[in-house]
Amino acid sequence: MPKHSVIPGGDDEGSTVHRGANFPTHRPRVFSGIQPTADSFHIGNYLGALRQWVSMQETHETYYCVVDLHAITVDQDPALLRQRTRVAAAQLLALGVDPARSVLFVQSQVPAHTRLTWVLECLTGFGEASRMTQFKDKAARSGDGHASVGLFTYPVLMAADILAYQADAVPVGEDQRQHLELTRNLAQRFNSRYGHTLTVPEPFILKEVAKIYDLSEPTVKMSKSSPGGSLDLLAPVKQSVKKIKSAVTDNDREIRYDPAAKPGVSNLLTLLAILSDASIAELENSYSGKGYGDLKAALADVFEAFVTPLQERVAAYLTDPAQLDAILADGARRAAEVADVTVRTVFDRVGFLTAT
Ligand code: ATP
Ligand code: LTN
Repeated sequence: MPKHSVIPGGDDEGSTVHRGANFPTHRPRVFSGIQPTADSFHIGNYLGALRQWVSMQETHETYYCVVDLHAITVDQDPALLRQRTRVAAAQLLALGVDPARSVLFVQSQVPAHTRLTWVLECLTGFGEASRMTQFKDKAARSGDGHASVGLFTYPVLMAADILAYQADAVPVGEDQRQHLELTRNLAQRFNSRYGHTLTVPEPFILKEVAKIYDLSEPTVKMSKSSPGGSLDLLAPVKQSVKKIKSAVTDNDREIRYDPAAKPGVSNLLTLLAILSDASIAELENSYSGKGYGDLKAALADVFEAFVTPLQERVAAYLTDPAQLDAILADGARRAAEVADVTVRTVFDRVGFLTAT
Protein backbone atom coordinates (compact mmCIF):
# COMPACT_ATOMS: atom_id res chain seq x y z
CA MET A 1 0.00 0.00 0.00
CA PRO A 2 1.34 3.45 -0.81
CA LYS A 3 2.19 5.63 2.15
CA HIS A 4 -0.36 8.19 3.33
CA SER A 5 -3.18 6.44 1.54
CA VAL A 6 -6.38 4.62 2.41
CA ILE A 7 -6.35 2.68 5.63
CA PRO A 8 -8.47 -0.45 5.49
CA GLY A 9 -10.73 -1.42 8.40
CA GLY A 10 -11.93 0.60 11.38
CA ASP A 11 -14.71 3.16 11.60
CA ASP A 12 -12.91 5.50 9.27
CA GLU A 13 -12.52 3.06 6.41
CA GLY A 14 -12.24 4.98 3.20
CA SER A 15 -10.72 8.00 4.86
CA THR A 16 -7.09 8.80 4.22
CA VAL A 17 -4.13 9.67 6.39
CA HIS A 18 -4.09 12.84 4.38
CA ARG A 19 -1.14 15.16 4.27
CA GLY A 20 -2.96 18.21 5.57
CA ALA A 21 -3.39 21.54 3.87
CA ASN A 22 -0.01 22.99 4.78
CA PHE A 23 1.85 22.22 1.60
CA PRO A 24 0.64 22.26 -1.97
CA THR A 25 3.13 19.62 -3.17
CA HIS A 26 3.53 15.95 -2.38
CA ARG A 27 7.12 15.98 -1.28
CA PRO A 28 8.49 13.47 1.20
CA ARG A 29 7.98 14.65 4.74
CA VAL A 30 10.59 15.53 7.35
CA PHE A 31 10.22 15.91 11.10
CA SER A 32 12.91 16.86 13.60
CA GLY A 33 13.19 18.38 17.06
CA ILE A 34 15.65 20.13 19.32
CA GLN A 35 15.55 20.71 23.08
CA PRO A 36 15.50 24.21 24.59
CA THR A 37 17.92 23.14 27.31
CA ALA A 38 20.69 25.73 26.95
CA ASP A 39 21.17 29.43 26.31
CA SER A 40 22.57 28.63 22.88
CA PHE A 41 22.81 25.85 20.31
CA HIS A 42 26.36 24.69 19.58
CA ILE A 43 28.16 24.04 16.33
CA GLY A 44 27.54 20.27 16.71
CA ASN A 45 23.77 20.86 16.72
CA TYR A 46 24.16 23.04 13.65
CA LEU A 47 26.38 20.76 11.57
CA GLY A 48 24.86 17.47 12.75
CA ALA A 49 21.24 18.50 12.36
CA LEU A 50 20.14 22.10 11.84
CA ARG A 51 22.05 22.68 8.63
CA GLN A 52 20.13 19.76 7.13
CA TRP A 53 16.87 21.17 8.54
CA VAL A 54 17.46 24.30 6.48
CA SER A 55 18.56 22.59 3.25
CA MET A 56 15.75 20.01 3.34
CA GLN A 57 13.21 22.83 3.04
CA GLU A 58 14.10 22.80 -0.69
CA THR A 59 13.08 19.19 -1.20
CA HIS A 60 10.74 18.12 1.60
CA GLU A 61 7.65 19.12 3.56
CA THR A 62 9.34 20.14 6.78
CA TYR A 63 8.06 20.08 10.38
CA TYR A 64 10.45 21.43 13.01
CA CYS A 65 9.77 21.43 16.70
CA VAL A 66 11.26 22.92 19.87
CA VAL A 67 10.76 19.97 22.20
CA ASP A 68 10.01 21.58 25.56
CA LEU A 69 8.24 18.45 26.86
CA HIS A 70 11.52 16.60 26.43
CA ALA A 71 13.35 19.38 28.28
CA ILE A 72 11.42 18.80 31.53
CA THR A 73 12.64 15.19 31.78
CA VAL A 74 15.36 16.85 33.85
CA ASP A 75 14.77 19.79 36.24
CA GLN A 76 14.08 23.13 34.54
CA ASP A 77 13.48 26.56 35.99
CA PRO A 78 10.13 27.74 34.51
CA ALA A 79 11.22 31.29 33.60
CA LEU A 80 14.45 30.02 32.08
CA LEU A 81 12.64 27.32 30.09
CA ARG A 82 10.24 29.92 28.65
CA GLN A 83 13.16 32.18 27.72
CA ARG A 84 15.20 29.33 26.20
CA THR A 85 12.22 28.15 24.17
CA ARG A 86 12.01 31.61 22.56
CA VAL A 87 15.79 31.75 22.09
CA ALA A 88 15.69 28.30 20.44
CA ALA A 89 12.96 29.44 18.03
CA ALA A 90 14.85 32.68 17.29
CA GLN A 91 18.01 30.71 16.48
CA LEU A 92 16.12 28.37 14.14
CA LEU A 93 14.64 31.35 12.29
CA ALA A 94 18.01 33.11 12.17
CA LEU A 95 19.68 29.97 10.80
CA GLY A 96 17.20 29.88 7.93
CA VAL A 97 14.15 27.88 9.01
CA ASP A 98 11.48 29.76 7.09
CA PRO A 99 7.95 29.72 8.52
CA ALA A 100 6.58 30.23 5.03
CA ARG A 101 8.16 26.94 3.94
CA SER A 102 8.29 24.96 7.20
CA VAL A 103 5.95 24.36 10.09
CA LEU A 104 7.91 25.63 13.10
CA PHE A 105 6.30 25.07 16.50
CA VAL A 106 6.65 24.24 20.18
CA GLN A 107 5.87 20.66 21.21
CA SER A 108 3.73 21.45 24.29
CA GLN A 109 1.31 23.46 22.11
CA VAL A 110 0.26 20.38 20.13
CA PRO A 111 -1.56 17.87 22.39
CA ALA A 112 -1.35 15.09 19.77
CA HIS A 113 2.25 14.36 20.84
CA THR A 114 1.36 13.27 24.38
CA ARG A 115 -1.84 11.52 23.29
CA LEU A 116 0.06 9.35 20.83
CA THR A 117 2.84 8.77 23.36
CA TRP A 118 0.47 6.91 25.67
CA VAL A 119 -0.55 4.44 22.99
CA LEU A 120 3.07 3.86 21.98
CA GLU A 121 4.15 3.44 25.61
CA CYS A 122 1.68 0.60 25.86
CA LEU A 123 3.42 -1.07 22.92
CA THR A 124 6.96 -0.56 24.27
CA GLY A 125 8.61 -3.33 26.26
CA PHE A 126 10.14 -2.35 29.60
CA GLY A 127 13.36 -4.15 28.61
CA GLU A 128 13.34 -2.45 25.22
CA ALA A 129 13.16 1.00 26.85
CA SER A 130 15.82 -0.02 29.39
CA ARG A 131 18.32 -0.63 26.59
CA MET A 132 18.39 3.02 25.45
CA THR A 133 21.96 4.15 26.03
CA GLN A 134 21.11 7.85 26.27
CA PHE A 135 18.78 7.10 29.20
CA LYS A 136 21.51 5.08 30.91
CA ASP A 137 24.02 7.93 30.44
CA LYS A 138 21.67 10.68 31.57
CA ALA A 139 20.32 8.63 34.50
CA ALA A 140 23.88 7.96 35.64
CA ARG A 141 24.66 11.68 35.45
CA SER A 142 21.55 12.65 37.44
CA GLY A 143 22.71 10.54 40.40
CA ASP A 144 21.39 7.21 41.66
CA GLY A 145 17.63 7.03 42.05
CA HIS A 146 17.00 10.57 40.84
CA ALA A 147 16.19 9.90 37.20
CA SER A 148 12.52 10.56 36.42
CA VAL A 149 10.07 8.19 34.74
CA GLY A 150 9.80 10.91 32.07
CA LEU A 151 13.51 10.53 31.30
CA PHE A 152 12.95 6.78 30.97
CA THR A 153 10.06 7.16 28.51
CA TYR A 154 11.67 10.09 26.67
CA PRO A 155 12.41 8.03 23.50
CA VAL A 156 8.75 7.02 23.22
CA LEU A 157 7.70 10.68 23.23
CA MET A 158 10.29 11.22 20.50
CA ALA A 159 8.76 8.34 18.51
CA ALA A 160 5.32 9.94 18.90
CA ASP A 161 6.71 13.28 17.66
CA ILE A 162 7.90 11.66 14.47
CA LEU A 163 5.06 9.20 13.84
CA ALA A 164 2.31 11.79 14.41
CA TYR A 165 3.49 13.52 11.22
CA GLN A 166 3.93 10.34 9.16
CA ALA A 167 7.51 11.56 8.59
CA ASP A 168 9.59 9.83 5.93
CA ALA A 169 12.97 11.19 7.08
CA VAL A 170 14.42 12.52 10.33
CA PRO A 171 17.60 14.63 10.16
CA VAL A 172 19.58 14.11 13.40
CA GLY A 173 23.08 13.47 14.70
CA GLU A 174 24.50 10.01 15.33
CA ASP A 175 23.50 10.04 19.02
CA GLN A 176 19.84 9.74 18.00
CA ARG A 177 20.24 6.62 15.83
CA GLN A 178 19.10 4.22 18.54
CA HIS A 179 15.98 6.32 19.23
CA LEU A 180 15.17 6.25 15.53
CA GLU A 181 15.50 2.47 15.52
CA LEU A 182 13.01 2.29 18.41
CA THR A 183 10.68 4.63 16.49
CA ARG A 184 10.82 2.36 13.45
CA ASN A 185 10.16 -0.73 15.58
CA LEU A 186 7.14 0.90 17.24
CA ALA A 187 5.68 1.97 13.89
CA GLN A 188 6.12 -1.55 12.50
CA ARG A 189 4.64 -3.11 15.64
CA PHE A 190 1.61 -0.83 15.51
CA ASN A 191 1.12 -1.54 11.81
CA SER A 192 1.37 -5.29 12.16
CA ARG A 193 -1.06 -5.32 15.09
CA TYR A 194 -3.63 -2.83 13.79
CA GLY A 195 -3.11 -2.58 10.03
CA HIS A 196 -0.96 -0.16 8.11
CA THR A 197 -1.31 3.20 9.82
CA LEU A 198 2.09 4.73 10.53
CA THR A 199 4.90 5.61 8.12
CA VAL A 200 8.17 3.91 9.09
CA PRO A 201 10.74 6.76 9.04
CA GLU A 202 14.35 6.67 7.90
CA PRO A 203 17.13 8.39 9.86
CA PHE A 204 18.91 11.07 7.84
CA ILE A 205 22.39 11.17 9.34
CA LEU A 206 25.27 12.70 7.38
CA LYS A 207 28.37 10.66 8.08
CA GLU A 208 31.02 13.45 8.07
CA VAL A 209 29.12 15.62 10.57
CA ALA A 210 27.16 12.99 12.48
CA LYS A 211 29.31 13.51 15.55
CA ILE A 212 31.17 16.73 16.23
CA TYR A 213 33.56 16.41 19.15
CA ASP A 214 34.23 18.48 22.24
CA LEU A 215 37.13 20.90 21.68
CA SER A 216 38.80 20.14 24.99
CA GLU A 217 38.04 16.40 24.96
CA PRO A 218 37.96 15.42 21.28
CA THR A 219 36.93 11.81 21.86
CA VAL A 220 33.56 12.76 23.38
CA LYS A 221 30.58 14.35 21.62
CA MET A 222 30.22 18.11 21.85
CA SER A 223 27.19 18.59 24.08
CA LYS A 224 25.03 21.30 25.61
CA SER A 225 25.57 19.59 28.94
CA SER A 226 29.38 20.02 28.91
CA PRO A 227 29.88 23.69 28.02
CA GLY A 228 33.68 23.71 28.51
CA GLY A 229 34.55 22.34 25.08
CA SER A 230 31.42 23.35 23.22
CA LEU A 231 31.39 26.08 20.56
CA ASP A 232 28.15 27.94 21.19
CA LEU A 233 26.55 29.96 18.43
CA LEU A 234 25.45 32.75 20.77
CA ALA A 235 28.53 32.93 23.01
CA PRO A 236 30.62 36.12 22.87
CA VAL A 237 32.84 35.68 19.80
CA LYS A 238 36.04 36.44 21.73
CA GLN A 239 35.31 33.58 24.11
CA SER A 240 34.79 31.17 21.20
CA VAL A 241 38.00 32.30 19.50
CA LYS A 242 39.83 31.58 22.74
CA LYS A 243 38.30 28.11 22.93
CA ILE A 244 39.30 27.36 19.33
CA LYS A 245 42.85 28.55 19.94
CA SER A 246 43.21 26.34 22.99
CA ALA A 247 41.49 23.29 21.43
CA VAL A 248 43.22 20.02 22.31
CA THR A 249 45.23 18.59 19.39
CA ASP A 250 48.23 16.20 19.63
CA ASN A 251 52.00 16.21 19.85
CA ASP A 252 52.90 15.64 16.26
CA ARG A 253 52.73 18.50 13.77
CA GLU A 254 50.95 17.08 10.78
CA ILE A 255 47.59 18.46 9.63
CA ARG A 256 45.97 15.22 8.50
CA TYR A 257 42.42 13.82 8.78
CA ASP A 258 42.68 10.66 10.87
CA PRO A 259 39.90 10.53 13.48
CA ALA A 260 41.33 7.47 15.29
CA ALA A 261 44.92 8.69 15.63
CA LYS A 262 44.33 12.46 15.52
CA PRO A 263 40.81 13.16 16.88
CA GLY A 264 41.41 16.82 17.79
CA VAL A 265 42.94 17.86 14.45
CA SER A 266 40.35 15.83 12.51
CA ASN A 267 37.53 17.58 14.37
CA LEU A 268 39.00 21.01 13.57
CA LEU A 269 39.38 20.00 9.92
CA THR A 270 35.73 18.88 9.77
CA LEU A 271 34.54 22.19 11.23
CA LEU A 272 36.73 24.26 8.92
CA ALA A 273 35.76 22.21 5.85
CA ILE A 274 32.03 22.74 6.33
CA LEU A 275 32.21 26.37 7.44
CA SER A 276 34.53 27.35 4.58
CA ASP A 277 32.86 25.12 2.00
CA ALA A 278 36.10 23.26 1.23
CA SER A 279 36.81 19.53 1.15
CA ILE A 280 39.00 17.88 3.76
CA ALA A 281 41.44 16.86 0.99
CA GLU A 282 41.74 20.48 -0.18
CA LEU A 283 42.44 21.60 3.37
CA GLU A 284 45.03 18.87 3.93
CA ASN A 285 46.77 20.09 0.79
CA SER A 286 46.66 23.77 1.55
CA TYR A 287 47.80 23.27 5.17
CA SER A 288 50.63 20.91 4.33
CA GLY A 289 53.75 22.23 6.07
CA LYS A 290 51.75 24.69 8.19
CA GLY A 291 51.17 24.50 11.94
CA TYR A 292 48.15 23.85 14.14
CA GLY A 293 48.10 27.57 14.99
CA ASP A 294 47.35 28.37 11.32
CA LEU A 295 44.52 25.86 11.21
CA LYS A 296 43.01 27.25 14.41
CA ALA A 297 43.33 30.86 13.21
CA ALA A 298 41.50 30.00 9.99
CA LEU A 299 38.74 28.23 11.90
CA ALA A 300 38.41 31.16 14.33
CA ASP A 301 37.98 33.52 11.34
CA VAL A 302 35.28 31.50 9.58
CA PHE A 303 33.48 30.84 12.84
CA GLU A 304 33.45 34.55 13.62
CA ALA A 305 32.20 35.38 10.13
CA PHE A 306 29.41 32.83 10.55
CA VAL A 307 28.18 33.75 14.03
CA THR A 308 28.46 37.55 13.96
CA PRO A 309 25.55 38.16 11.55
CA LEU A 310 23.69 35.20 13.04
CA GLN A 311 23.82 36.74 16.51
CA GLU A 312 22.45 40.00 15.10
CA ARG A 313 19.53 38.20 13.49
CA VAL A 314 18.77 36.29 16.72
CA ALA A 315 18.83 39.52 18.72
CA ALA A 316 16.43 41.12 16.22
CA TYR A 317 13.91 38.25 16.59
CA LEU A 318 14.16 38.48 20.37
CA THR A 319 13.29 42.19 20.42
CA ASP A 320 9.73 41.23 19.50
CA PRO A 321 8.67 38.19 21.58
CA ALA A 322 5.01 38.72 20.69
CA GLN A 323 5.81 38.31 17.00
CA LEU A 324 7.88 35.21 17.78
CA ASP A 325 5.01 33.75 19.82
CA ALA A 326 2.64 34.46 16.93
CA ILE A 327 4.88 32.57 14.47
CA LEU A 328 4.97 29.62 16.87
CA ALA A 329 1.22 29.70 17.49
CA ASP A 330 0.59 29.62 13.76
CA GLY A 331 3.04 26.71 13.48
CA ALA A 332 1.24 24.83 16.27
CA ARG A 333 -2.10 25.27 14.52
CA ARG A 334 -0.70 23.93 11.24
CA ALA A 335 1.10 21.09 13.02
CA ALA A 336 -2.05 20.04 14.88
CA GLU A 337 -3.99 19.82 11.62
CA VAL A 338 -1.69 17.02 10.51
CA ALA A 339 -0.93 15.31 13.84
CA ASP A 340 -4.61 15.20 14.91
CA VAL A 341 -5.47 13.15 11.86
CA THR A 342 -2.91 10.52 12.84
CA VAL A 343 -4.07 10.43 16.45
CA ARG A 344 -7.72 10.09 15.43
CA THR A 345 -6.86 7.15 13.20
CA VAL A 346 -4.62 5.54 15.81
CA PHE A 347 -7.30 5.89 18.54
CA ASP A 348 -9.86 4.37 16.23
CA ARG A 349 -7.55 1.49 15.35
CA VAL A 350 -6.86 0.75 18.99
CA GLY A 351 -10.59 0.55 19.67
CA PHE A 352 -11.35 3.82 21.46
CA LEU A 353 -14.86 5.17 20.93
CA THR A 354 -15.01 8.23 18.72
CA ALA A 355 -16.34 11.24 20.63
CA THR A 356 -19.46 12.50 18.93
P1 ATP B 1 22.34 17.37 25.45
O1 ATP B 1 23.80 17.49 25.61
O2 ATP B 1 21.55 18.09 26.50
O3 ATP B 1 21.87 15.96 25.18
P2 ATP B 1 22.59 18.06 22.74
O4 ATP B 1 23.69 19.02 22.58
O5 ATP B 1 22.84 16.62 22.40
O6 ATP B 1 21.98 18.18 24.17
P3 ATP B 1 19.98 18.03 21.50
O7 ATP B 1 18.89 19.02 21.65
O8 ATP B 1 19.79 16.77 22.28
O9 ATP B 1 21.39 18.62 21.87
O10 ATP B 1 20.20 17.69 19.97
C1 ATP B 1 19.74 18.43 18.87
C2 ATP B 1 20.26 17.82 17.59
O11 ATP B 1 21.68 18.03 17.48
C3 ATP B 1 20.06 16.29 17.50
O12 ATP B 1 19.72 15.95 16.18
C4 ATP B 1 21.41 15.74 17.85
O13 ATP B 1 21.63 14.46 17.29
C5 ATP B 1 22.32 16.78 17.23
N1 ATP B 1 23.63 16.83 17.91
C6 ATP B 1 23.83 17.10 19.21
N2 ATP B 1 25.14 17.08 19.51
C7 ATP B 1 25.80 16.80 18.34
C8 ATP B 1 27.16 16.64 17.99
N3 ATP B 1 28.12 16.78 18.89
N4 ATP B 1 27.47 16.33 16.71
C9 ATP B 1 26.49 16.18 15.78
N5 ATP B 1 25.17 16.32 16.05
C10 ATP B 1 24.82 16.62 17.31
N1 LTN C 1 15.77 13.34 21.38
C1 LTN C 1 16.31 14.37 20.56
C2 LTN C 1 15.40 15.56 20.40
C3 LTN C 1 14.11 15.14 19.76
C4 LTN C 1 13.92 14.76 18.41
C5 LTN C 1 12.53 14.44 18.28
C6 LTN C 1 14.78 14.65 17.31
C7 LTN C 1 12.90 15.03 20.37
N2 LTN C 1 11.95 14.64 19.49
C8 LTN C 1 12.01 14.01 17.07
C9 LTN C 1 14.22 14.21 16.10
C10 LTN C 1 12.87 13.88 15.99
C11 LTN C 1 17.63 14.82 21.18
O1 LTN C 1 17.83 14.66 22.33
N3 LTN C 1 18.47 15.38 20.41
